[in-house]
Amino acid sequence: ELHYPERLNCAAELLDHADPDRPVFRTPSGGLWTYGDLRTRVDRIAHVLTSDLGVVPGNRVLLRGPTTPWLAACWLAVLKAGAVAVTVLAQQRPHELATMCEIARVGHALCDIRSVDDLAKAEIPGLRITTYGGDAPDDLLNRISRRANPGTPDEPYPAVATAADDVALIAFTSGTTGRPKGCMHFHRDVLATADTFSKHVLRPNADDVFAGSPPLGFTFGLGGLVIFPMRAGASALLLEQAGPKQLLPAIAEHRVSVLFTAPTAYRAMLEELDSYDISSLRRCVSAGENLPAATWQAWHERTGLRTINGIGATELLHIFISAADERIRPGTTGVPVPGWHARVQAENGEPVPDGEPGLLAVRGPVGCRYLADPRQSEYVRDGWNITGDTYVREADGYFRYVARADDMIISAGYNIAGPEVEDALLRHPDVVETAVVGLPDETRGQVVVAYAVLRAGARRDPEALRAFVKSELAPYKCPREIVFLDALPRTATGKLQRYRLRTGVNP
Ligand code: 3SK
Repeated sequence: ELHYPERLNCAAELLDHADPDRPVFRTPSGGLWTYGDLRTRVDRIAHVLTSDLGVVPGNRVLLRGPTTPWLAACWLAVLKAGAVAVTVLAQQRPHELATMCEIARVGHALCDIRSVDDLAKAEIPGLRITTYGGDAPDDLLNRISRRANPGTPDEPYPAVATAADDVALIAFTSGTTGRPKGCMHFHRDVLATADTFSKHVLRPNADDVFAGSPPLGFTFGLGGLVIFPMRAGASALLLEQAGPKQLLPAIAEHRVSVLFTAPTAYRAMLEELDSYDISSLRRCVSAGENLPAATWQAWHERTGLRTINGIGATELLHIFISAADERIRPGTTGVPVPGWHARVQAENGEPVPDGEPGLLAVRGPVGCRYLADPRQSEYVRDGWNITGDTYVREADGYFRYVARADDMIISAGYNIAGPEVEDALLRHPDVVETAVVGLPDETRGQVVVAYAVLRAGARRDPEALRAFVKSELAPYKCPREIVFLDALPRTATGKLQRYRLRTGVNP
């Protein structure tokens, strides 16, 4: 059980316990912020927010920009001032931003100057936008400079004494389709993610250097690049461009030891591994999507590292099922993280026996709280959070991913899990990425169709790939058709958009 004091400001907690001279944020160009630098800058931003911009506790402040130390500092300042950070992605377009601002009743925005155009275009009524990194007189950094009194020390900003269950952040999830849902999380929830998954599975130390691809607007990145390193007094390398091509040189140059990224990036990095020294890595975390056993094995063979697989959700802030070190079992997600409980149940809520597929249900220190959205009662049933994934619980308590609940393929009476067929295709040396879906068929109900991205220069030979799958799986699971694409359709957070493949919308 986790216990936090009744009055808790998670930003102050994260900022205050490390030695001010220790590094907290690094940038690829050699920039270095210490905990002391960060504290000073957070306090300056908090003063501007409250004294110049009139932000008061409870106000919702939108944060938007590439992954930089300034974005992290703005997030901490908003929370330290008792306001609520509304995190969005730099890729989101005007109409999406307008919807999110309307749902979250956002009144202020702190926006990197490079990401401001789409926010301005959204013409959100009543929204006051303050940029950072620009040269206008009312830019945040200019406002900070004007407040400074040369020769006089900065005035510290006393953290607002928020309650542990005051809302600290609103993170949006659109799933892979549909109107976005705002998920509210408390100050205690922020610390609980670090005190469960990070503390028990990652077990970081103050010398660790974290890095990864998920942006700070996605709670996967917020945890992995800000909350977890800071809770451990460690540092993070913040990368604005964090595709597989940037990750490898960054790991080598900055001696990254803890890596957060998605299965596709692990596969893509395998292609270029030989050119880089990544011996500094000691923990690799994969989440955002299921990690196929073939990808786990390939990464392990080449690096000797046992990737930590995990399932998380914006609704639950971060990872709740995973496993560490020798407990990792490739092809499974793992066991409930200490502090969390999980089970597999039927639609009607009855538990399903071990070994049989059903809906994953979890509960723990963080719960789903949609902001004014009737879908709350679909997600939370009888106190359990229903994540929308189909899972099997094995007899010894390990949880194995089957598919997203709405992604099961039913063909001629057979239940086929797309990810199992994907895993088989990924064992073929030419396949880099794949997605398997069911398409409507008059006689069989659905037929299995695979979309595949091949290694550069590989021959597009669907029959050879079909024969390969038949040698790996029961023939009824073999795709009827294999379609070759240059890339798979994905959301801004990198999740596969299977519905676009199923409906043929820009596949
Ligand atoms: O949505 C996810 O897949 C996820 C994974 C890990 C941590 C957090 C999130 C939201």
